[in-house]
Amino acid sequence: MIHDPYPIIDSHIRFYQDNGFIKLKQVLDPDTISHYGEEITRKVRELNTLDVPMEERNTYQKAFMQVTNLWRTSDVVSQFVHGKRLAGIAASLMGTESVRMYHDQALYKEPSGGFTPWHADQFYWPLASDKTVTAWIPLQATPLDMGPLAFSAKSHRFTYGRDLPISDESEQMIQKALKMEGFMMYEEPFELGEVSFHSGWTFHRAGPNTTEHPRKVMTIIYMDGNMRLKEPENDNQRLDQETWCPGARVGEVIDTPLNPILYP
Ligand SMILES: O=C(O)CCC(=O)C(=O)O
Repeated sequence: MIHDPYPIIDSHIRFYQDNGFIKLKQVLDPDTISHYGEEITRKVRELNTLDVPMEERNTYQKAFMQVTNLWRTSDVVSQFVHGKRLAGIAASLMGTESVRMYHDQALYKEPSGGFTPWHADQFYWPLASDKTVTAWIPLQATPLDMGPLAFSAKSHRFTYGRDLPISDESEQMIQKALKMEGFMMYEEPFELGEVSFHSGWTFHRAGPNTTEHPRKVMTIIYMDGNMRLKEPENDNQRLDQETWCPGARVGEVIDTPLNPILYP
């Protein structure tokens, strides 16, 4: 199923382009989630380096355990991120002929894990256009008390706060600005098999996990197959360039072994 086309229709594309995100149901079936989810969780346990007790962590550390580019460490995860179903959805939503890997990351919000502050991802990325989309793939049904991803609809065109890294400051300042401007917040549970897609400049956050179970999530960050590297504008972008596309050159298409074409 990871390669079967998903029935994307025009209204999905319009919704995504108007709102900067979309949630789609029945993208993955329970067997597929359980098969790949088991391996993703095994790799998260093996590779996680965050072992500070919850009460001593800062806001970012409380939000989730973060393990990146799992596809480079596991053939099974590599198979998953090379799936054409999710990558095909990404291409349709962005309106690009092809999509490449930017990177993947598992984001596990532990029981009693804190909220994820408001932010926009593209602040971190040295990418020349906004043709980027993150597939946020929960590995279980995710009710409101587990911290499902929430979006500020239409905020991908709002430029205030784009320069704020994930922090207590971004939570407060972006929250206030979005409220003042009248943006609608969309926060709903995820059914098993439901996946969201959000654009690089869409503001998003997640509530805390107050359940006794970890909120297990895999993400795949896709970019236009013709994405070019831009001159990094901050230290985060310089670090991202070295980490996610080493060897790519400013002004050129990002075509390194870490950034394979995933679709078509
Ligand atoms: O999973 C979370 O809590 C945050 C996810 C996120 O910010 C992202 O995938 O861009």
